[in-house]
This record gives sequence, C-alpha cells and structure tokens, in this order.
Amino acid sequence: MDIIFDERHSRHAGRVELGAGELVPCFEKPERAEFVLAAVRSAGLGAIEPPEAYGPEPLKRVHSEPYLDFLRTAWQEWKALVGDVDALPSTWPVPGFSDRVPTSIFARLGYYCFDVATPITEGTWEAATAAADCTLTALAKIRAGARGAFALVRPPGHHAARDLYGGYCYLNNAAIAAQHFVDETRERVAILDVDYHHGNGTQSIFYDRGDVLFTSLHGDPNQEFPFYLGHAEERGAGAGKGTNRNFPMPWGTPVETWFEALEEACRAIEDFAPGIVIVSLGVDTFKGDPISQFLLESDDYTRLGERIARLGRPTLFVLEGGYAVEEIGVNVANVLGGFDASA
Ligand code: 6XA
Ligand code: ZN
Repeated sequence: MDIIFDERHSRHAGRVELGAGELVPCFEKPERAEFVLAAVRSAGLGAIEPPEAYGPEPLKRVHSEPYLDFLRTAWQEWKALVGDVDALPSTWPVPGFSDRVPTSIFARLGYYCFDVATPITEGTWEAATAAADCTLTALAKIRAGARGAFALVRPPGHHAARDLYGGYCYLNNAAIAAQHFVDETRERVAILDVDYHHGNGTQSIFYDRGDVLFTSLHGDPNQEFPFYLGHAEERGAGAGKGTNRNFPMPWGTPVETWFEALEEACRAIEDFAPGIVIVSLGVDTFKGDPISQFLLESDDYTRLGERIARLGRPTLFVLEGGYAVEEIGVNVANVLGGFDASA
C-alpha cells in the first residue's frame, strides 16, 4: 500500500472551536496525523512518500474560483483587522437576506462557512492544498497500477462543498480525486464514506451526477452533525437519481447493524461497477471517540478493510475524521492492514 504524507499538514493548527456553548480546543489537531503516521509505519504497511504538486486546476474542477480565492486570502485580511486569533464566523446570510456576495471579511466568513468549528489560521491554505496534492498523488499511484493507496491527510475534506466549508474541512480531497479520475479516464467512481459524520460536501458536489456513486454510513442527521443533510430519502437528482445512498443510524447503533449497512452500501457499489473506489476513511465511529456515538472497536476496522478489499476494485483511502488520538492510528492501520491482507 503506497502512503502519501506531507508534513505541511501541521501548518494548520486551529486553536479553538465553539462546542456546546463554549470555546474548546480544536479536536482536529496535528497530533492526529502524527499518530496515524506512527501506526502505519510500525505496521509496515508500505513506503511513505511526499506528494507531487498539482496546482490549482484540479481544485477548480470541484470548488468555485471565488471560494478558492477566499480561502487563500482570508487569513491575511482577518489578521490585519482582528489580529493573530483564529478566524471564525459569527453571522450568517440565512434565507431572507440578500444573496449578493458580501465584501466584509466578517460577512464572507459566514457566507462560505456553515459552523463555528472550522477556524482559518495562518497555515490553513498551505495545509489544505498539501492535503489535496497528497490525495491526487495517491490517486496517481493507483492509476500507475497499485491496488490500494492511502492519502494520510489533514485537514479532512468530506464536509466541504463547491463553495462551502465547515466540519473541520476546507477542500474536499476525496471529491477532488474523484473528479480528477473521471477527467482522466471517463470511468465511473464509487465513494464509500465510512466516517461517523455524513459527507454532506461530497454528496452535494456529485448529487446530480450519474457517473459518481456516493454511499455514506453515518450518525442520523436528526441527532448528529452536520444535521441539515444525510437523510435516507436523499437519493440523487437528474442524471444522478439513484446514485446517492445514505445509511443514517442512531446514537449507540450496535456494531452488527453498522456492518449490515456496510454490506448494503457495498452491494450498491458492486452493482455500480466503478473503475475505482474512494474511501472517505474516518475512524470516529470508534467507541472511544470523544465527539461521536458509535461503538466500533479496533478489531472491527480490520473487518472493514477486508470487506472493502472484497469489492475487488482499485481503492484510494483518504483520511477524514477520528479524534481518539491514541487509537486513531491503530484503527486506520487496521483498515489498511485488513485490505492488504485480503489480496
Ligand atoms: C463540529 C463537529 C465536526 C465533525 C467533524 C467530523 N461540532 N467530520 O469529524 O467527519
Ligand atoms: Zn467525522
């Protein structure tokens, strides 16, 4: 398994997010990637390499240019006005307000961001673009014949839509890779999102696309972030009707029920016969995760990797969430090890 990693991830280090009524230290922190790196290294899963630079073009195929310009420049503008504290929005253009793009940095933060958990810091743009480059480089390994590759990245991506960030995500790494694969091959892509949270960004990017199947297992949006998307009846639109499959599950869902949903998602992927499977690999389904309510244990991740291997498709794994920092490494390494062992 080829593993692509870039130390520039650590340039993104948010200080605070708004939890339930109070500012708390960010859960999405650099140590996460360090624990995953140590675990994949000690499991001897494969060579760990830095990314190639792909430039802005693959990003523009998924995100709008005004949005990318905003992400690239927001920190400087914020810092000049406010100082060296995390840039967070505090006001939003909810329905009823004008839909013109606002000019103030305070207003543009709320225009492009949907929560108060996703700070922009000095190194956010650098880290986010490095993560996209890692994911595209891992994809290139698969295009060159590898059966599996892992983009060991942060910040994560699956909540980021065409011109919207939130949920600790800025650039949608999995979507950028999926679009790049379609652009290069004209083949179909299946995305399997096993992160605890619904991948609202990925869903919305491909919602009307018949060539990209999005499947997601996640906490029921009636109870869980991101709340406003991820219901079972969201099945796609237009040419994409039927190519969006959500499997929401309540807090405390038994592990066996989770694996039954995985089986259904896998059957949908098998029917779709994609040229590649992209796994949005969050391990915040772990029973010890501090912000999540599912019950998977470390051994369950091996079983997950084995089931993904049985799809029999070239597979790109992209790191998403997982906040039990001590265990996140082992859990990720178990998925990849289960996949590798089931050749
Ligand atoms: C914000 C919760 C963000 C969840 C981020 C995540 N209160 N997404 O792990 O997969
Ligand atoms: Zn998550």
